[in-house]
This record gives sequence, C-alpha cells and structure tokens, in this order.
Amino acid sequence: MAVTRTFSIIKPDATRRNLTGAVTKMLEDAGLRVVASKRIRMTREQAEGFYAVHKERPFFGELVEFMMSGPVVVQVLEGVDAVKRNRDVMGATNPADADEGTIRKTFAESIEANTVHGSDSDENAKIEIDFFFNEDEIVG
Ligand code: RTP
Ligand code: MG
Repeated sequence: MAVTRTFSIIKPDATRRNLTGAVTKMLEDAGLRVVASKRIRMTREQAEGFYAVHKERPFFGELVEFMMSGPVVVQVLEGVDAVKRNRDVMGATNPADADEGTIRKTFAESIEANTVHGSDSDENAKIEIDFFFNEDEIVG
C-alpha cells in the first residue's frame, strides 16, 4: 500500500470546544501524519465552493452557515492508504451510527456538527488540498 495524502477539516463545533489537539491526536494515533495545517475562518465563497457538490441538497444553506460559524483547522494528512485510514477513524457521518472509538462517536454533536471532514477519494483529496494549500505549505 502506498503512502498517500488526504484532506481534513476540524470543524467549528470542535474548535469551539477546544478539541483541535484531541482530534489531531486521534488522527495521529491512527497512523496519519499532519504535513500541513492552518486555522482559518472560512469565507462564504470558500464554504460554498468547497461544498458545491451538495448545492442541491436541502441542508446546503445550513451547512455553509455552520462551516462559517467559527474557526476551522484545515489539514493535509499523509499515511498509508490515507483516505480510507482517515474515513475509518472519522466514523459515520451521523454520530449515532458511528462505531465506538471513532472521532465522530467520541466528539460529534449531531449529523451536521460532526467535528471533522475527510476527503472521500484520492481524486477529491487532491482537489480539496489544492483548494486550501499551495504545495510549498506542505512539508512531508
Ligand atoms: P464530510 O464530507 O464532511 O467529510 O462528511 P461525509 O462525507 O461523511 O458526509 P457528506 O454526505 O459528504 O455530507 C457533508 C456534510 O454535510 C453535513 N450533513 N448534514 N443535515 C443533514 O442531513 C446532513 N447531512 C450531511 C455534515 O456536516 C456532513 O459531514
Ligand atoms: Mg463528504
């Protein structure tokens, strides 16, 4: 299995509760390395652009407002089979369905305020990393 990259967001519900370190520790303990990280406040343009695939979904407006509601930490993670490794430690979108020991089971407040985002394919990981980072900000 190759070392690959994925893109992660620690969402506003987590930064509000001062969980940046706790979430990052779970990512690291899962075998992922943080090779880029920055704390930002998403603009409306960034939130709408990032979640453009969900534009037609009924929850789109609320999702955009939520992602703008506080600081987020955007990260590039590196590891063996990084996309799957990250999705496994994140757990299901709805914390009620997430397995014990996952980030969302441990910390998420609701299906929307669910603590983390993680890319769902290598292709989307590259698009999402490029959306927030220049290559010279990533130090492997
Ligand atoms: P993410 O993209 O954030 O990693 O989460 P995901 O793949 O597990 O879930 P996705 O279907 O891509 O949905 C993106 C985010 O939209 C919010 N959501 N709200 N109110 C709702 O029914 C609902 N469904 C999804 C969540 O914040 C979800 O992570
Ligand atoms: Mg998704």
